[in-house]
Amino acid sequence: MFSRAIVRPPSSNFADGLTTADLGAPDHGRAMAQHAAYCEALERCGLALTRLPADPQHPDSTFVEDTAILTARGAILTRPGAPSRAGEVEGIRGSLSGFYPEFREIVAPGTLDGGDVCEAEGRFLIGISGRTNEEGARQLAAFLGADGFTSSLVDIRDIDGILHLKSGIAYLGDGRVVAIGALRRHPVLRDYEIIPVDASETYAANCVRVNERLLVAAGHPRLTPALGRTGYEVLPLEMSEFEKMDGGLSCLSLRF
Ligand code: CIR
Repeated sequence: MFSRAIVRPPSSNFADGLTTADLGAPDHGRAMAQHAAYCEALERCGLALTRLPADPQHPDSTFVEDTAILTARGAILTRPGAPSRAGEVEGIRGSLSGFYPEFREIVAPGTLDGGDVCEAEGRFLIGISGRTNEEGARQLAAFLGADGFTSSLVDIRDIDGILHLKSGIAYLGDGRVVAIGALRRHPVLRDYEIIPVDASETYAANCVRVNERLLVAAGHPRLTPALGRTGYEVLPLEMSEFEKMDGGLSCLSLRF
């Protein structure tokens, strides 16, 4: 169960962030409205929110998930793979220090983005991507191992169209994983029940279980009913402006 989340709204220069999507520039007002609805959904799931101020020094800073790995046994600050995002970690350290007595940290030459880390009940799947390198993944695996968790690496560098591991999979609990076609037969997912994501709905693979609810990007008529069959209440959320910047639902919060 999660009880808290940290969020940060998109800054006025959000459109200056990194993106590979060819969907046009995001509209700041619409992004703010979508972010507000996202925060409301987290509160409906029972979470108490820490709302950080917008940070125009870092146009990608609304994607707070990439800056830290939070587990039941501690906090690990990341070292984001995109140089323009490196400064985001300091901004998160202060807000987490009220909740965690100490931090471990990914250090150079390791790089790691939180979007590459998928927790499945004590087992962590760590993506090796354009952002997370093998050294960063190894450092994280060592920290997690010291805390009694297991981890497995998943190389996604040859998979087109996903930025992070969690752009392509989501762990829903109860042994169920949502997965895109390129990942669903991966050996690390062998023991899970797979909920497949149609190629036309790849963006929706980044869904999030928060306590008794599932957040999913609105406008995905195949995946949404499949998620409903899990028995959890599904909350579809408009995400168009974040999709334009390669960001999904999970990236917009640090949940713990
Ligand atoms: C970036 O390219 O870093 C941002 N525009 C999007 C980050 C999305 N984060 C995530 O999936 N965890």
